[in-house]
Amino acid sequence: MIRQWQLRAAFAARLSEMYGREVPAYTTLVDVSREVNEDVLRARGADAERLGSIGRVTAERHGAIRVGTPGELSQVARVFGALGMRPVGFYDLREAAASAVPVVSTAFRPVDGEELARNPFRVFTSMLTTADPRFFDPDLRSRLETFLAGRELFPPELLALADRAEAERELPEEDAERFLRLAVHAFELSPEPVDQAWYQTLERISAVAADIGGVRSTHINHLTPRVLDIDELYRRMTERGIQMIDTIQGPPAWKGPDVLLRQTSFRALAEPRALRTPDGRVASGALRVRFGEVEARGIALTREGRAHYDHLLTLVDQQASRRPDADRGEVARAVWERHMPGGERELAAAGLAYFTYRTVPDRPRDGSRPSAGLGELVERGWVRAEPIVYEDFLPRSAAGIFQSNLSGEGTRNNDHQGTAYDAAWLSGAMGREVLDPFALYERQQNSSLDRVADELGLDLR
Ligand code: OOG
Ligand code: NI
Repeated sequence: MIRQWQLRAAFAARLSEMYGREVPAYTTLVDVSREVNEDVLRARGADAERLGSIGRVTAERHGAIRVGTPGELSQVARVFGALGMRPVGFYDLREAAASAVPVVSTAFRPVDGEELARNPFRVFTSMLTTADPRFFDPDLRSRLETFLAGRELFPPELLALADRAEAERELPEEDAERFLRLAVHAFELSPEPVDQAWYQTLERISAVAADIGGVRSTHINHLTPRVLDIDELYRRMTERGIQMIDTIQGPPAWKGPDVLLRQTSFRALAEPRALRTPDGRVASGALRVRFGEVEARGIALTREGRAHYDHLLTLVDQQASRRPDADRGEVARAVWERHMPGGERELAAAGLAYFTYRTVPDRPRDGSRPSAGLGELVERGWVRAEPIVYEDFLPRSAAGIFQSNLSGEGTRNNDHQGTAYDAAWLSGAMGREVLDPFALYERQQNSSLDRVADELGLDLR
């Protein structure tokens, strides 16, 4: 029998193999990431593994896919459900950037610690907001919805196998093989000619709308390895002549702990695609839709920590706009050094970040008794705090990643009210609850505190 986590690990590995064949620059990115990780491990030793074992980090990937309808989204949820991945977090990218992208998103990922340690594969999944009148007028909306209703992204056999894997949390070897083959195939780039006129109609609204609704299949849009030093990776990729976008998104490079998520990418490359022209011929053309991205992960922030992070973003925006010639990274670093606690202990003490707590089994006995304050327990060596890694995404970075890969500006008609979509709407559309990431981290922290309290006979919450 192949267990769920083995299916997930195998799926991630095969997807990576497929994507490397289709987008060779991705392979370079993976190679350079591996080199950087090995160097960091050599230089920093065990400290390099504080946010995940090197085994986990080396295998770690996130993918991104985009679908057109709530029905398609609920099918995606079944495929990822088979792999033990649940929808976590709601991201509204229509609002996240200046020239907005007509999608709302969630991320499918494993949720408990053991599963994450086995293989943390996650997929940022976006759905086109066809009902939002700021992007689609009634006529285009109805043509688009008709087009989407007529396509099939996932064959019934794949969905049936997925349901079985989800219910039984494993599959016999032969079925597992079939499932993996069909699942990987569903995310390959289709060779089917693209209807040029239809694609261009949607492109006028948004390149993302065209990428989703202009073709009859879906595809993995990027696959992202994790790296332990993203600044070094950025330098090495640039040295190799690969043109990266001009920033690293998220927190700045600074001397304090890594928090949340830093990401950068190389631009979408032109790939040959067959086009069906308005007179019915098939011509060879090229489309830019797939790109490469890399990320470094840090400590998960609490709600308060996240609010503080968002506040610092605003400060950085303000200061950078007042000093247009200054390097934004430098501005951000200065703001962080001034306003962000500079160590893990300070983050924990201020309640800004999540940790798991463990009693230290071999603490030398000195006749003292553990006291009830968590900070003091850590200070006096009774308890060790280990950071909880951030497993999710950042809406502004996500919008930046979308944006940096769009060719045109797109159009949005702000005379209309946007359609309301939220986590509850998305949950309803999929028939599965979109989980709150903060609640997941908090649960992990609290259960570790309960264990410590139990072991030391104290009341810690
Ligand atoms: C998703 C962009 C968001 C990330 O890492 O923030 C994303 C997309 O391009 O479909 O993947
Ligand atoms: Ni991404």
